[in-house]
This record gives sequence, structure tokens and C-alpha cells, in this order.
Amino acid sequence: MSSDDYFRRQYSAIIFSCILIISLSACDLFPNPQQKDISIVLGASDLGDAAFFPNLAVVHFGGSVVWKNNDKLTHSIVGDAKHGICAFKSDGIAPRGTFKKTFSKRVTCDYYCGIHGRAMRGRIIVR
Ligand SMILES: [Cu+2]
Repeated sequence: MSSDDYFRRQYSAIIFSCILIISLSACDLFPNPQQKDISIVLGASDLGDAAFFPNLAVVHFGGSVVWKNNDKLTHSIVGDAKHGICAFKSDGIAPRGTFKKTFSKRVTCDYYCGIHGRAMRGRIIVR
């Protein structure tokens, strides 16, 4: 094997590894902590499942969800559970305000607005 062939092979191996790593990350196979942004949309108090966008947010274990209030009314976020990690509650989130929650457990949490009730609903899946 000539040294040219040797370098060509090394080079191919590196390129192949890079492509593999990029594909794996794109497929979400590496569980990286991350942040998911959820918008409380304009007119949210009448929108039910559409009050939050995305309505179903998937976040990695150890990641955070940040709700941003893009409406003109104050809202709050209440986890729909009596105990455990899904039993959380924000203060009132004023227009343009945010609320951040970190999830350190693999769970599915339903939530609603503490001010407008289940007329505003959303779900988070932590995996
Ligand atoms: Cu609300």
C-alpha cells in the first residue's frame, strides 16, 4: 500500500465518522440537555390545545422548557399533577415575560393555565 492510499483511507475514515456523528445528532440519538421554547400565543385564553405552540413539546432528559408569553394577557403554567415533577406552578407570566422549568426525569406532563384553566392546555414529553 502506498502512502497515498494510506492517507486516502485515513481521510475517508475521518469523513465517514463526521457524517455518522452528524446523522446521529440529527436523529436525536444522543440525549443532550437542551431548551425547548413554547409560545403562549396571541388570544391564548380561548384557544384550548392551540394556546401553546408547540402544543406537544419533546425535551431531552435534563433539558428545560421556556414558556414565552406572546399574548396581551397574563397567564401562568400549572402542571396537571398532584405530586412529583409534573406538579409545578409558575407565578403570573406578564406579556413578553417567560417562565423556565427544568425536567430531570423522563415523564409526560400535562399542563394548563392557572388563570384561564383547561381552556389552555399543553403537554411535555421528557425522554
Ligand atoms: Cu391563561
